[in-house]
Amino acid sequence: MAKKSTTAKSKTKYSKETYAYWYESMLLMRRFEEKAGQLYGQQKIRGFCHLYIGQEACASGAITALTPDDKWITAYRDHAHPLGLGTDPGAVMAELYGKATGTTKGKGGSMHIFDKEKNFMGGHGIVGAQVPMGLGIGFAEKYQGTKNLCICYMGDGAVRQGAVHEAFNLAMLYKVPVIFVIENNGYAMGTSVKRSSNVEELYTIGEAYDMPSFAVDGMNVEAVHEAVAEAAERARAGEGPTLLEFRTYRYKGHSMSDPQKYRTREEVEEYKQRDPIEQVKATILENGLMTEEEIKEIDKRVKKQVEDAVKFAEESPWPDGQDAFKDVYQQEDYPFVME
Ligand SMILES: Cc1ncc(C[n+]2csc(CCOP(=O)(O)OP(=O)(O)O)c2C)c(N)n1
Ligand SMILES: [Mg+2]
Repeated sequence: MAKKSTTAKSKTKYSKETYAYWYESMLLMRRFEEKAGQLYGQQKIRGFCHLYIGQEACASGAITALTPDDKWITAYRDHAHPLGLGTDPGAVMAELYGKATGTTKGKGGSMHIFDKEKNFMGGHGIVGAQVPMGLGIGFAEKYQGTKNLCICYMGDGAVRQGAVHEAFNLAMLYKVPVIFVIENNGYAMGTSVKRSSNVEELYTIGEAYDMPSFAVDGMNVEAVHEAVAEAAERARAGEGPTLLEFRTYRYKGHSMSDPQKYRTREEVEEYKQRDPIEQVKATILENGLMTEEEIKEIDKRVKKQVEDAVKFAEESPWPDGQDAFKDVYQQEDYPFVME
């Protein structure tokens, strides 16, 4: 069933609008997180903060391949997906600050961004926990007879969790419309893929469940789009899940407190040579889809969006202490909530 890999065949296969979206959305993710990293250093943002820098194509390429009714779920490296889906960057930044105007009213922070309107189901801190949930979301779509699907992201470390395998098995057995994505960035915290298992070709794990499984160049947004579009077709045709291993890389440490002793500078530089944003920019310019001026306009617009997001977060109020007890239980009068 499984093929070795998929790559984009033609660089001008997609419309100017698609390339423009890819460039602008990935640039927003990048600039937003560069700023978040600085703000973390200034202690404006506290707690955990995991940056997605380098992995942007994995989110952006999938967004263009799906519809606004499809559902999204991921782990704690979760700022980029909602930004790409159109969540207000101000609300994401305010969440990082812990402010009341944040996407989760300041209660979730960096690892727990949610946006129901954009069908972004979080933001989950327990490694692998989002995978059975993603299966459940996909199952609900099937049960309700929609043509929607759920795309469920996990890291290379998460695939070693037992619940992930239970989810793969059930998804295939019930032909659930779900796209499982392993974002293989080479490391789970400081542990490399090769130090955690004999199975380094992670997409092959799906073969044990007879699931169509593919390795994809996760630094290339066109390849990501193409692989997700194919998987979506299968899901909507009632054929069930697909496992995609996006081979990608994070330029920054695991979180903000990572001395990165487990890898070399050269390795990081090697991946930067294949930067997803630079690749799209080169395609746009080489094929005359946009001028340098138009690119600069986008750069300016993104810069302003990030500045506005920070201003919004700075000026937003802190949550009220009493709000800690709200939105905890679905049942308003749950009897064990202390006031
Ligand atoms: C069940 C569980 N075990 C351990 C941790 C601690 N932990 C947080 S992130 C992480 C590494 C996960 O790596 P990976 O799945 O590759 O995702 P990446 O950070 O590379 O995106 C670990 C072990 C956790 N959050 N949850
Ligand atoms: Mg990883």
